Parts: sequence; C-alpha cells; structure tokens
Amino acid sequence: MLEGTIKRAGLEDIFEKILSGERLSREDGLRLFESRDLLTLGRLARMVRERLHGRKVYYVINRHLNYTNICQNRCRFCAYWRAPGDPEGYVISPEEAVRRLSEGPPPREIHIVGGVNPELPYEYYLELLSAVKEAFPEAHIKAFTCVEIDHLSRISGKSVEEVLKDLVAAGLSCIPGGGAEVFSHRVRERLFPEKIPAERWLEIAKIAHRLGISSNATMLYGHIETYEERVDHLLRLREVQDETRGFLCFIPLPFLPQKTALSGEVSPTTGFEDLKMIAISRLLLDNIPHIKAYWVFLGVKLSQLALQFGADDLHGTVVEEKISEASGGREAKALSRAEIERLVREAGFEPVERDAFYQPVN
Ligand code: V47
Ligand code: SF4
Repeated sequence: MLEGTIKRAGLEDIFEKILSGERLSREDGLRLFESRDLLTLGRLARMVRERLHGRKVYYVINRHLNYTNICQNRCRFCAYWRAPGDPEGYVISPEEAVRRLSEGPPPREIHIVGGVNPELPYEYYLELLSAVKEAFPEAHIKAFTCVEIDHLSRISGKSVEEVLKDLVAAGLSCIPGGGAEVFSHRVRERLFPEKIPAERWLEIAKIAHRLGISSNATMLYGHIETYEERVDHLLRLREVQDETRGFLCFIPLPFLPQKTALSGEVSPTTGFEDLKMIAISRLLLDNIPHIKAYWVFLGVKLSQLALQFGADDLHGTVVEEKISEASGGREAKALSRAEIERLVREAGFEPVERDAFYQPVN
C-alpha cells in the first residue's frame, strides 16, 4: 500500500533511502518541497519520527516572558518591535518578571526573549536571570537568542564564551531557537539587514554547544524565501549538528504577516504548506532529535495534525507570548495540561511531560 502511493508520488528512491537510514541530499529536499503528495510526505516523516520516538509526544509546563519590545533591528517581518523613545515601548524589571511568572502553575521551563534594546545595560540581563532563578530554582531557564547573545558580547566588550559563562552562572540552562530566520543572504538583505549575519548566528550556536549549552533552531518560512533557500537553511543546521550535536529541537515558524510591513505583499501560509514544512524538516534533519509544532503560531488544531506529519513536540502550556499577539495571532495564549494531553491522545499518541532537556517528569 505504502509502496504504491510512494511510486505514484515518484519518490521511490527517497523512500528507499529513508528505509535504509541513508541521508537525504539537497536535491531530495527540493523534490520533497516540490511534491504535492502531502499524505506521502506525512507517512515518510511519521516513519522516521516513530523510529526516533515511538508514539511519544513531548510537552512542557512553561511560561514565556518577552522582557522588552524596544529593538534596534527593525526587521520588516516583525510587528513586535518599537523604536527607542516610542511611548508603546516597554521594559520589564526583574521584580515585575518574577511577579508575572508567579501567576499560575509553577513552570518547569521559562522562555525569556526580547528585542535588541540599546538602552539596557549588561547587568540588567544577569539580574533578570538571577531574580528568575532565585524565584524558580526548579525551573530551567531557556533565554536569549544568538542575536541577543551577540548584542551582549558587544555591549560588555566580552567574548561570546565569557558572556555565556556569565549567563549560566546567573541561571541560564539553554538557548531558544529564535533569530535564525532564513540563512539566505538575499532574504536577509531584503527583510532584516540589521540582524546579525547567518554565519554569526551559527557561530554563536556552535560556541554554546562547545560549552555544553544546548540550543534550539528555528526557520521563519512563508514570506519571500524560495524552496532552495529553505533546503539550504535546513542543511546548514544539519551540518553544524554533525559537528556539535548541540541542537535539541527544530521549530519551523510560519510567517504571520498581519500588522507587519509585509502585510499587503505576503499572504499567510496555508495548512498544506505548514504540514509539508513539518514533514520535510523531520526528513532532512536526521540528526536533530525533536521537531516542534509550535501551536501558538500554527494554531492548536493544525498542530495536532502535525503530530501525524513528523512532529513529536507540542511545546507547552505557554502563558504570555507577545510576538504572535503583535502579529494578529488569534490563538488562545494558554493550554492546560489536560487539553494538551487530550490533543495528543486523540491523535493516537502518548503524551510525555518533559523538562527543557526532554527528560520525562512525573
Ligand atoms: O526569531 C517574529 C519570529 C521568533 C514574526 O526555542 C515571527 O523553543 C512569524 O524563536 N511571524 C521568536 N514569526 C520565536 C521563537 C521560538 C518560539 C517558540 C519556541 C522556541 C524555542 C522559539 O519569532 C523570531 C522570529 O523568527 N517572528 N515576527 C511574525 N510576524
Ligand atoms: Fe527585533 Fe527580533 Fe523583532 Fe527583529 S524579530 S525586530 S530582532 S524583536
């Protein structure tokens, strides 16, 4: 049955490679993106995810904190940033951060990211981490993307290694995957020329991994990037991962155009494209253990379906997330443990509550 559909999709050679555990090439990646046989892509990706994780789907009791929306990078795809001096700009003090994070069930993972704010001193970041760690000693803090870490290195005059060591001493456990966007130089020049180059993002991830700090990786898709550029992004991550083994999870982020400078030019992604992206991520990234369906951006219903297309991580309960809110996202801002478990069980999988390092808890 499977062989028949694979043959009709013209993907027999790729199927053979996947069966024998052989790595897919750049050309294979492109052919997968050009295929419209979504169910076949899903079946292939599900085969791989089952080999890696059986029927398990991971989630974490977590909270998000976006500590400032003031940002000097002015990315065209982002509706969240405000210029320094803008009355809508904000900075959350360490005390206020602790107060906000204390509402609701105690989080096991705390996700902290913000804009590149030229007004904040280096000490602010360390104080923020220390205050949060002191208030939640049991939680893992996943904070500051490679973009923010580059900024911290600049404002402190310290090397990336020294900055990372300071952050770990203040309470950092691991690094979130944001800021990678698309590694294509063409796209970066057009949409976010102020952001650090792809090479710097990858270099900082490698430095973190060498120090034993795990990180995630993202890709922002569904704007002006081509399929070639998507494949290239995935293969560059795969190459770094061969070297360091430090990436825990890959998160494809669908571009949410509403309220951004691109809203008139770019339509939102479709469910078809979102599921294809999840499946191909699973197939090309043979060395990154987890693929996340980030329900805050994808929507809860599509994220549930993504579990049948190669995703094994539903992220978490999430309370407070400002990026999707600023981009007109209409999703609920929180799911309960019971709701997540129902979504997972109904799709035929087994929910596993995890910590930031994918260790089962409870
Ligand atoms: O880097 C900004 C993206 C990212 C928009 O590591 C947008 O577990 C879509 O990285 N439409 C931040 N995306 C979010 C992020 C993340 C989320 C969840 C889990 C993890 C993890 C990481 O959001 C930014 C940027 O790529 N973004 N604006 C937009 N309009
Ligand atoms: Fe700033 Fe990040 Fe938004 Fe770019 S995506 S403008 S770096 S907050």
